[in-house]
Amino acid sequence: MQASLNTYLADRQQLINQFMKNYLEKQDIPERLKASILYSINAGGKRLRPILMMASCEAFGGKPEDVLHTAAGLEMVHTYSLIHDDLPAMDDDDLRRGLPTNHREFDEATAILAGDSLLTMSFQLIAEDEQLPAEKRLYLVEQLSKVSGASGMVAGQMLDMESESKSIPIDDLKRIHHLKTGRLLSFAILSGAYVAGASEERLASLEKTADLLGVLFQIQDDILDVDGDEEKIGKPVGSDETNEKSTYPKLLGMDGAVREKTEYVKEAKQSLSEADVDDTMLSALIDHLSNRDH
Ligand code: GRG
Repeated sequence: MQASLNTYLADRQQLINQFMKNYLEKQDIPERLKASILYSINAGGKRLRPILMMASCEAFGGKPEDVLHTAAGLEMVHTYSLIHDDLPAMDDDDLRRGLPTNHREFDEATAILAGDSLLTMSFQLIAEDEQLPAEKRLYLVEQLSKVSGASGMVAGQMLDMESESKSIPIDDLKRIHHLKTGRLLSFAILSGAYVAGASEERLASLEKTADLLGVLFQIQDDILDVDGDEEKIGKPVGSDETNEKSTYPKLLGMDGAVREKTEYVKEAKQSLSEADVDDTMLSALIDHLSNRDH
């Protein structure tokens, strides 16, 4: 399964990369802005969201090509969020994916505009998808706006900023992650199935899987952060005095966080099997996301 999963990931990555490259090449964008957009688009993202969307579309009887516009749109929203998250006014990071952040490589104003361009282009991409009837495009634009905007990812970012440097209850942490990370992942799975023509009943049963996926993705992110910190500073979990930010390992201990993740993986697969589709690849992707090493 690992070999076929790796082939699957590489094939789908190539498909989405080629599509975004062709699309961006055709746009009339000032040279420096285009370079800044391409810098972040080509910076080595894993394309997890587009791949999940394609796998979900395929599980419900569609083809990966059916969702390319929406998948590219979602990856662009994700890329914009990373560019803006790294800005001095937010996390003020110098590195992303092992490379200088966009504002470090270019400048702050260009990075803001690259993010703005990617966000707006995501809706343009879906609106232009001639494979889909107008009502489906409209629905997808509405859903992507909701999961990305002031009641979705942006809300999560705001609440996250407000919770900086303080310890918060686990339920508040879950809500922040659900908004900040979970809703885009959820959109990936649900929109793939929607484009493939899944019934409302099946979409409803898929919603639980989609929600759980966001949580387990975040738990793994927190676990990876601890491993990274330990490597960097050689200190065990909980001994980081400078960063009081709440994480799953800090709130539940490392063993507790791993136990919680394992439980969510089980539940996510269980609810996926209730959607009654060929879930082999989606199920393998759930394992892949929850065990990813970067
Ligand atoms: C600035 C509006 C605004 C929102 C930012 C998503 C987000 C909100 C910030 C990113 C900060 C972060 C590291 C969140 C943890 C989860 C996450 C989104 C990790 C990165 O996703 P991957 O692993 O990234 O899919 P790649 O690099 O593979 O694309």
